[in-house]
Amino acid sequence: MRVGIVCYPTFGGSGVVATELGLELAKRGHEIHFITYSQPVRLDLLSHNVHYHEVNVPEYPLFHYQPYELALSSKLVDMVKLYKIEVLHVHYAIPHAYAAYMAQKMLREEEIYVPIVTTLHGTDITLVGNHPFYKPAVTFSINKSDAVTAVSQSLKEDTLRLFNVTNDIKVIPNFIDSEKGKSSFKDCQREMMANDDEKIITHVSNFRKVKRIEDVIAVFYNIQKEIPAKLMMVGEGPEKEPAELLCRKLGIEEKVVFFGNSNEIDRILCFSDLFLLPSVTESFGLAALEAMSFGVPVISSNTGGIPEVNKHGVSGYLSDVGDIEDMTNNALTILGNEEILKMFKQNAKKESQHFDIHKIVPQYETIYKETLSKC
Ligand code: GMT
Repeated sequence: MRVGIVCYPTFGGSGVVATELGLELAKRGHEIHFITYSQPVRLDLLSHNVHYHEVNVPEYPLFHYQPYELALSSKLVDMVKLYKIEVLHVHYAIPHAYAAYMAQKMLREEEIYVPIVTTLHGTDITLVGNHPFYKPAVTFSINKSDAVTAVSQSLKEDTLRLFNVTNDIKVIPNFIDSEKGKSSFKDCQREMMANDDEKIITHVSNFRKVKRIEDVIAVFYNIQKEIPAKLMMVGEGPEKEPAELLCRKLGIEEKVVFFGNSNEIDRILCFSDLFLLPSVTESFGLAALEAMSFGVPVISSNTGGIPEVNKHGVSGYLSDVGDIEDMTNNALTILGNEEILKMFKQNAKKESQHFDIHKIVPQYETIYKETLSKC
């Protein structure tokens, strides 16, 4: 099949999922066209059936806001015609599902029919899309998609609760390539980051309010009072600077490394002992799944789709949002005993295998075929 993928090309989870999906589909023989405003961060173009088409939005001083949806719709029309794209798969409803619908309408005028598959990722529903300014357009574009998927049962339920959705929503969870974890484990170079007696705790995110970065620091602060430990903070965002200041204020700056955005998350996870994800909400928590695939247990909040990924008492522990004391106690339970830590590491890896790329990607192929058969 020839599939057009629209996504945010940044370090966010939705862009990562869209990119990994496209690359796997290409491996399975499909022709993939990424259509977005810059090359997705995890995109490796050294493949004959992976293409990238940049959406350009010319700057014009008259416009206070440059019309990205318009540029995207036009680019979609051109690319569908030029490359005979059969299915458009848009990740993140805003504004991608809306732009794709407009492209579909324009193409219909020329008797070209291309179905739209919309994948909902989380903040497009729970935080941004639910805003009254966007809600009618988001509802409309969800209902007009030929197929809609959500990355967790929790996100599906949120969507049905918050929007007047008439379309069916199929849950297709996010996925990981379990093989990746295996090969990277061989050259961890843990000694570069910590002494043998120190435990390595990691957090990866886009450092937004929703991630509760101050809870990551607070839990780590409590842990390092009890056992030798280092904290790896990976990512960029508005909460990064306040977090650096907080570490200094608490006198733990020597024990905390801020990496910024990194393409070496695999290496960092490879030497990590514990992952912290205390978010207010998370439709899925891809970062936690990636950690688990490297055998890193997860201390997380019990919110959104996280319990579908992190199993309480098995791959880690879940606590109420903001319950620092419970998160600390759970972290110390895991880290304080080598046998227990080993067991949680094994369990985390095992649980992650439920989300193996080879089990999940065929579900998208089925959706594409179904929408095409209805054309
Ligand atoms: O919150 C983020 O990290 C970014 C956001 C995005 O759209 O990229 O992530 C959302 O989609 C991810 C991939 O499906 C999910 O794993 C994240 O849980 C979800 N974030 C939230 O729901 C807050």
